[in-house]
Formats: sequence, C-alpha cells, structure tokens
Amino acid sequence: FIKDPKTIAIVGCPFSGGQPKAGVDEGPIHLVEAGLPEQLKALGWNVRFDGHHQFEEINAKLGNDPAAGIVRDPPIGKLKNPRLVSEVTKSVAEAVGSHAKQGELPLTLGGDHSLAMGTISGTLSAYPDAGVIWVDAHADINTEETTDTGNIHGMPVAFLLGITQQPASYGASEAPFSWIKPMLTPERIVYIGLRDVDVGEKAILKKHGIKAFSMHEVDRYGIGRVVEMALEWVNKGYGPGGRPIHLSFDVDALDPTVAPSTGTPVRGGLTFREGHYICESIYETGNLVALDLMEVNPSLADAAAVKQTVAVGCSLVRAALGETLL
Ligand code: 5AB
Ligand code: MN
Ligand code: MN
Ligand code: MN
Repeated sequence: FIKDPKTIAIVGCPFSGGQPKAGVDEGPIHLVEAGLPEQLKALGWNVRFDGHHQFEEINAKLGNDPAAGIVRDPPIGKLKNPRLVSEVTKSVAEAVGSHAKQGELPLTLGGDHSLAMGTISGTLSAYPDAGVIWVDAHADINTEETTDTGNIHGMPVAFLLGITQQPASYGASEAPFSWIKPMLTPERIVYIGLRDVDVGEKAILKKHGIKAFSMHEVDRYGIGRVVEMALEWVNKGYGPGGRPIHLSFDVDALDPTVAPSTGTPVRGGLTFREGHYICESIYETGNLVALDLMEVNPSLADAAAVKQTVAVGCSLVRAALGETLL
C-alpha cells in the first residue's frame, strides 16, 4: 500500500484536551527530540516531518488563549472540551488522510488518545476497508451516556463506530464530532491488552460483538497466538492479502514498570517484548498503513522514568517499522 520511496510522515500532535492531566502534549516533542526521525531514517525510510501541529487557528476560532488560561469550551452534556477536541481531531483527520492518500505512512505522535478519532478517520478516508488493531489497557469506547469521567480520550472508538448518541442539546449542524463519518464497523477493530474496562464499556463490547484479547487471553494463549488470532479476526472474509491495518498503540498497554510516564497507568500490562512482538508482527504482514503512538506524558514520573518511557515509545515505533526483523 505504501508507495516508493517508502515515506513516513510524522504528524506530531502536542494535544491534551481529551483528558485533564497537563504534560501529555509534551509527548511528541520528547519523542522527536530523542531522535525518532533519525532512527527511522536509519531503518531506510524516507522521513517527512515539518514540525508539530500547533492547532493555533482552532484556539483562535474558539476564542481560547490557553497561555492566559482562557478556554471558552464549556462541557456539552458530560463531554469535556468538546469543541476543541472535535476541531483538533478534525484537522488531524485531514493531515493523516492527505499523507495516506499520497501513499505515505502517517505516524501520529500524541498527545492523548482522543486524537485517534482523527487518525483513524484519516486512514479510512484513504483506505475505506482498513482494519484497526487497538493496543491499550482501556477500551476507549465510552459513549456520552456511559462515561463517568467525561474525558473524551476514553471515547474515541464509540465516535468512530457511530454508536455514541449526540446529546439533545446539540444544534445538529454545528454539533461537535458531526464531521466524523462512522466508517469503521465493529468487526474491523480488535483490541489487545485490555485490563481496565468500565462496566458500560463491557456491555457495549458485548452488544456489538467486538473482539478483544484482554491480558487474560495474553496469559492464556501467549502473545504469539493472540496476535495471530487478532489478525485472523480483522481479515476474516477479506481477500487473500489481508486488509490495510491501522495500529493505534496506547503506551499504557505496557506494564507501568515498562512505561511509567502515562496518565492512566494500570498494573498487570504487556511486557517490553510482548509490546514489541505486536508491532513486529504487524510490520511483518506488510499491510501496516498508519501508526499511532499515544499517551506518553513526560511530566508524570521522575526524569529516569520519563527517559525510559520515551525510549520505549521510540523502540515500539521502530519495531512497527521494521527494526527487529532479520
Ligand atoms: B486512554 C476511563 N475508561 O473513560 C474513562 O488512556 C479511562 O486513552 C480512559 O486509554 C482511558 O475515563 C483513556 C476511566
Ligand atoms: Mn504533516
Ligand atoms: Mn487509550
Ligand atoms: Mn489507555
């Protein structure tokens, strides 16, 4: 799917509006400063990176001045920062979509996981048949009705599937998130690494028959068999070569001993090798068309832990882009 000369377009998204903790917006800056673009060049990729997206026009349009603490984006129903998250993810969808349509592989560096509404919408605009592998401790499939926190980084999958109800208070045309065309279908997403799923989310997963390999299945079958089953699931009934794959990797899928600097750590996660194995196996299919690395928050934990988390993040990306296979 990716055109020669094989090019990665880094989409740096210093954005934290989908959740309340400051610092996750510094994730992409740290990953780039750690040398990720050069590391990918060393793997033989052509790398395009024209600076981090600043979303300034969006704040201006909303009348926000984040530096001065002015944010005019009151909640809608339970959703926090709905207009900001909607506008930012819409612009990310355009950026990712245009890179993907040019045959480049967009690598989006977050930032919080609400960004995946943009990245996956962008991928689907170029590859309508794409499947999604979502690696996370969390299912991120809360709806406006089920969310306890109102944090939109816990809701992107619900918006992508079109299963979240627009609250009655929305005016239809200017409704946040009305730009998302729900092109993803429940049988084309599969989870790996889940271990902290809200009660309402469990009901949604069951209702829509969504496939999930939680840490329980990772323990039972081993990561090799889990990845094999996950790929079988998304490719079921599709042609021989398999679907284009979008990998959305939330760094909190890893155990907090491996990746401590993240906003919602949950113990009992993937080991360093299990995380890498997932990335390598998807690279090995030859079908990876887009990659997200999300939720690295360099302001949580001490300097050594931050350095470790950023290094692991770079290493996962390299594994997904061909480093470890011989
Ligand atoms: B993350 C929680 N389910 O909805 C919620 O880090 C956590 O992108 C969401 O996976 C975690 O707020 C979102 C409790
Ligand atoms: Mn770009
Ligand atoms: Mn997530
Ligand atoms: Mn998570």
